[in-house]
Parts: sequence; C-alpha cells; structure tokens
Amino acid sequence: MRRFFIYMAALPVLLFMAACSNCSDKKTQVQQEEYVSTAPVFNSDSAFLFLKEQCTFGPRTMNSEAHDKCGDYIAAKFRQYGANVYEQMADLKLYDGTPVKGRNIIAAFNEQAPRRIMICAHWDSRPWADHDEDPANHKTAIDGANDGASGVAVMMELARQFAMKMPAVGVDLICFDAEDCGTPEWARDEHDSEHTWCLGSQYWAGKHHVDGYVAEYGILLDMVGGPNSVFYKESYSMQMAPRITDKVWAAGQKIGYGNYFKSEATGYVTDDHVAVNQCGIPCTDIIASDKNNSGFCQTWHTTADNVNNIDVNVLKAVGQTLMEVIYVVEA
Ligand code: AHN
Ligand code: ZN
Repeated sequence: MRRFFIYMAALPVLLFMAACSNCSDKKTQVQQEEYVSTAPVFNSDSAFLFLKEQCTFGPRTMNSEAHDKCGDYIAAKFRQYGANVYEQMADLKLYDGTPVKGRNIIAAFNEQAPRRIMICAHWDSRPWADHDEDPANHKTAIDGANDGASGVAVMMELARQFAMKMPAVGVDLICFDAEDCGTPEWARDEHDSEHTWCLGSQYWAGKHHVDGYVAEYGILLDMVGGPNSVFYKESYSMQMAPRITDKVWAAGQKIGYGNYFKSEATGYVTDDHVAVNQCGIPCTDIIASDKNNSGFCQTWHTTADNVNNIDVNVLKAVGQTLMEVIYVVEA
C-alpha cells in the first residue's frame, strides 16, 4: 500500500518530465527551421531618440534657423560615429522662384572598401501642411517626424552601429535637402509642380560630392516610421532597380518582416531615387503607402506628422532589414 502511494506521488512528476522533454523537442525542431541572422541588432529606441532630436529643432524648412541648426547636428552626429562627412552647398530655387540655400550632407564609412552602396533620405521638412484637414493649417510648416526625420534617424542608428562594427561593404549615408518644398496644393493653379520636388537629389545627381563617385546601388528611405506602415514595391523602383528592390524586400521577409515588406506593386512616386537612378545608380525606394488613404499615410503633409505619430516597430523593421542587407547579404 505504501509503495502504491509512492508510485502515485511520482506519477505527475513523471508525466511532467515526459511532457517537458516533448516540448523541448518541438522547440528544437522549430528553431532549426527558423532563420537566425548574424547581423548586429538595430536599436529602434536609439533611432527614435535621433528622430525626436531632429524634431526638437522645429520644422527644418529651407532658409530657417531650425534647418541650419539641425544640419549642424546631423553632420556632428555622423562625425561622432566616425564618418568622413562631406557637405554640398547648393543655390536652389523654389517653385515660385524664391532662392534657397540647399545643403546635402554625406557620411562616408569604410571609404577604402572595394564595393560600396548608398543609403539616402531627405532631411528637410515641408513648409506647408497643405493636406491638413483644417484649411487654416495649409500654410503651417510640419514637424516632419515621419516625412523627413524618420529616414535620417534610421541612418544615424546605422552610423552608431558602424562605429561598433564596421561592415565589409563601404556605405555612404546621404541626407538630401529640399525634397519636400514642391509646389503646394494651394498654388497649383498658378504654378507648375513638375521638377519642384527633390531639388537636393537633382543637384547631387548633376554634381556628386566627390568626383567620379560610384556606388553599386542605393536604397532610399522615405516615411519609415508612421503607424500602420506597409512597404509595397514602388513602380519606378521596379522599373529602374528591380534586382535591388527584390533583394531588399527578400531580406526583410527572410528576417520576419513580411507584414511590412509586401511583394505587391504600388504606383509611381516622384522621390529622390528618381534622380539617383537617372545618373546611373540603381536605387530603390522604401516608402510607406496606404492604399486606403489615396496614396500616403494619414498624417502625410499634415500638422499631425509629429513625434506622437511614430511607431518604433516600423523603424525597427526597416532598420533591421538594412542591417541584414549590409552585414549579411553584402558580407
Ligand atoms: C509627390 O508628392 C510628388 N511626391 C512625393 C514625394 C514625397 C513627398 N515624399 C515625401 N514627401
Ligand atoms: Zn513630404
């Protein structure tokens, strides 16, 4: 009788042990199928801090003090992380002929490397919230937390990562100026809008920061921090840089961000990658689109494009995908 009780008492323990070894078996099986990357971890909290710091200057509109100060901040950050920083000053003209001082900021890492790629984003913010639901805001400058600061913030976190571990491939992080001062909606009757966007990248395409500059390809980041972001394959990217687009999207999907990087196509977007492609460097555009909102995200060119409307998970998905491309795909 006593022995029976001992057996009974041991039974749950035995069952538990059996169940446990069973789970861990399953776990190892699953782990074997799951892809484990060797890329360092992209810190999206750090990227978010870089995003907030840019927005703290206020809207980085052309010819403003906030623009000057933020430009200095961007150049200083990249230098802090060991980049060789080039600055390109450009005399540009807005849609109505207003002269503005453009400043492209280029952070070069591992300049001796035999192969290099470029990652780019615009750093200026739109002077007019011409898509705001309140017409009273149509001439108010936007913070551009998503449209402007997000791409630069991801590049700054990449720079911080490069300082800790230099990748084998050379990388240039290019901050284009004057992307977002294209003809406002409220001036469209009197002014053409063609060629009024992406002024900094057009300037750079005509005159690189170093003579004879070459990169194998480029990746443009535009609005990579908005809530509910989905990145479809943009049509100019598919037309002019299909292999690069497929490579980046495949990397994102492989590391588990298939719900952000969708293989489906979307329309043509006039963006900084167009000029880059035209000067002979195939460049893809990672740009969030919202098919329910006639193109871009809800906060696009509104006063709601501020730090309160940023999703760090989106910064992470894009940043870690770039880490995969840089440290694994191009290793
Ligand atoms: C146009 O609306 C013509 N192009 C969109 C490019 C853009 C503006 N990206 C951010 N802001
Ligand atoms: Zn914009």
